[in-house]
Amino acid sequence: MRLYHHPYSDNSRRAVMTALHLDVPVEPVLVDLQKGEQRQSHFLKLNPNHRVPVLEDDGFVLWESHAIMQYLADKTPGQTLYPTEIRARADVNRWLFWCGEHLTPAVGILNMEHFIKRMIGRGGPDPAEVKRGEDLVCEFGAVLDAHLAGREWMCGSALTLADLAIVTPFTGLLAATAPEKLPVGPFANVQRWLARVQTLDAWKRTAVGAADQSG
Ligand SMILES: N[C@@H](CCC(=O)N[C@@H](CS)C(=O)NCC(=O)O)C(=O)O
Repeated sequence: MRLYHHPYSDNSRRAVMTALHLDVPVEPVLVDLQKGEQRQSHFLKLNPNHRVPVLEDDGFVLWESHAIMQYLADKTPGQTLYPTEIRARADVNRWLFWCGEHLTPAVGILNMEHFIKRMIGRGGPDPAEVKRGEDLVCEFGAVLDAHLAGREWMCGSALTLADLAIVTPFTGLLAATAPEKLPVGPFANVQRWLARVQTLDAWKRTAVGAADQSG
């Protein structure tokens, strides 16, 4: 299996973390987003949306990070990240959709303003956009915080795909600032959960510069 990714891509990171945690052997293939490789014809044939991650498994091509996570788990006998009991699985699915629909775009505004604009030469952060991003992250952070009260992991006492999905949008902010200064700083349950997820081997091994992601 090949996993097309970029080390700075949070969406890639959740797929890479899943493969590592499940110990699924994937060959990482670096797609150089800074050079625009995702818009070259060979990559567009894999994903016409010009985005990473993409998984290629013996001729089967799959894009969308959460779908890749589900596929990797489903291919792994005996795994516990993606429960098979119908309601437990629906709970995980709920948070994967919430992550893609609400949290990732909200944190994405801050990532764009604080990091990506500088990387692609589009100047400094726009204060109005930063405010919009912070307001949204606080709104969804409050949902996350209330949910995590009394829970060790997103879906109860066991780590699931939901945890691996939801932590990755925070990658850039966690690396750049002290946790208490994040827009979710006042949320104690989120802080506790973020600290727990960051102890995972798969998190550490996918930090920018760690060997596993060098592709
Ligand atoms: N919904 C997609 C989003 C993927 C995505 O936006 N990937 C970014 C990197 S984090 C990308 O490849 N951007 C390149 C581009 O837009 O050209 C997923 O979850 O896989």
